[in-house]
Amino acid sequence: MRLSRFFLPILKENPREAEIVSHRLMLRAGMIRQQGAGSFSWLPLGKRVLDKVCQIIREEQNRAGAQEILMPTIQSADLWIESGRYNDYGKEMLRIRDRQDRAMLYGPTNEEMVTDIFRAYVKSYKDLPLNLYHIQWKFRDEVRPRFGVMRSREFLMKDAYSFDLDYEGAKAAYNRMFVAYLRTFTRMGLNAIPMRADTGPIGGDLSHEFIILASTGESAVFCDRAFLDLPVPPADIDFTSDAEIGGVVARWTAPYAATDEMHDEAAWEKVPEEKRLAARGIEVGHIFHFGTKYSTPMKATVTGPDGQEHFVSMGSYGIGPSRLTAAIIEASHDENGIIWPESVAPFEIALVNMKAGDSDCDRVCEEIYAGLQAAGREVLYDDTDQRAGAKFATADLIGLPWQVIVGPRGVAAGEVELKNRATGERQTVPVSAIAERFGVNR
Ligand code: P5A
Repeated sequence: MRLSRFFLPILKENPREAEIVSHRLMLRAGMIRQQGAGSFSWLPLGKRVLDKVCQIIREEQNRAGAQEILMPTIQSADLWIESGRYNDYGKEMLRIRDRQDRAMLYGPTNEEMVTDIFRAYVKSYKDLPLNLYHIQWKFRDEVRPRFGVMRSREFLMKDAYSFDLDYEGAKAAYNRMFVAYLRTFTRMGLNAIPMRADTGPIGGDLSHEFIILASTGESAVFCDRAFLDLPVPPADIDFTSDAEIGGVVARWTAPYAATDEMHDEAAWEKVPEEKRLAARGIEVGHIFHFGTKYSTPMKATVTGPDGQEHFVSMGSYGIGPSRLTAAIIEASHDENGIIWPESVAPFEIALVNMKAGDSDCDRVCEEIYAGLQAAGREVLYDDTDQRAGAKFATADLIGLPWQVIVGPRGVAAGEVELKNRATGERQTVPVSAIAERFGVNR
């Protein structure tokens, strides 16, 4: 993509409304635009990151055996009256009436709707386990939307729902999602710590929040430093082995970790003092086991091996991709801007032409650009006529992992500069080294 054609509305000034660094950088880097209280448009740079975040989530959900569907955002109130949550949900739910004066709502979550899908088709335990997920916009009329997309009213959620015959099956399903979450966050360069958490309006008796440690986090958290060294399972872990998956969960739930609401002073005192980590954190995921809370009132049953009808045992599993995008920035930035982990970077390489219009610089840039494109690399080519200083500032602000800098002096010697955004390390290399480094076939 040529920067001269790319819609990247960079802000020079720090936006005054932004209280935390991720919000400030997302606005400054032209990733998002606020449209109203807690409501944001995703501009091209932001949308590219959001898509990459969703793709990693999707791959790990699929690997763990979940299947993707897509449910509507607008739901009928009837389902929620059936489950008993219509009144409980309170003012956070946006309630709407259609032209027939039917009560509708903009979904804050989808337990009811997915249970309705399940009960329409699944009748036998032989069709279990089943886990269906979607990635869809939600609306919650938060009392205090703030920090940009971190706590917005309209936000993207990956929500998965598992159905099993009994508690044992449901626990195994919970464990698979737990492990999928560890892998998902690690792939984004994040250390997410699972913590026992309150279940709130979703309900149930077992739940973990996945928390990224960050000073700007909204939750106070308490955990053992042992988490910082625990290994995350590899991609080839066997999701069909309940024992193997259960073993990982056992290791990841052994050290102490709890959010404020679940904090247990007595247990905390038992953690050796030098291992205690009291910090703030951002909740990027939350998983729940709630058994038959929805299947009982909504009559979602299957015939078991005993020939009897059983209410299915369920769980739900959420990740906020829009919040995650901000959380990644909270965890990875410096005074000059964002530092994207490669896995979610909007482009891999910034190709900076320091002197657009200079025929040698233009020629070398065009060659490198064409080669990298042909090799399938994602390149943002700064072909604009801005000053070199402004171009460097933009490249650092938008935080692509690599910068290839092409200037007249280097070009005369057949050389360009390669800069690593994360380490700041710069290397002067022959033009041909770029092709070798990024796997361009000549
Ligand atoms: C689990 C999936 C649920 O709603 N039902 C379906 C369950 N859980 S949750 O914890 O309430 O939300 C799941 C994740 O969504 C993100 N999230 C938000 N992101 C941005 N702005 C918000 N206002 C917001 N509220 C929730 C979080 O990542 C949360 O973990």
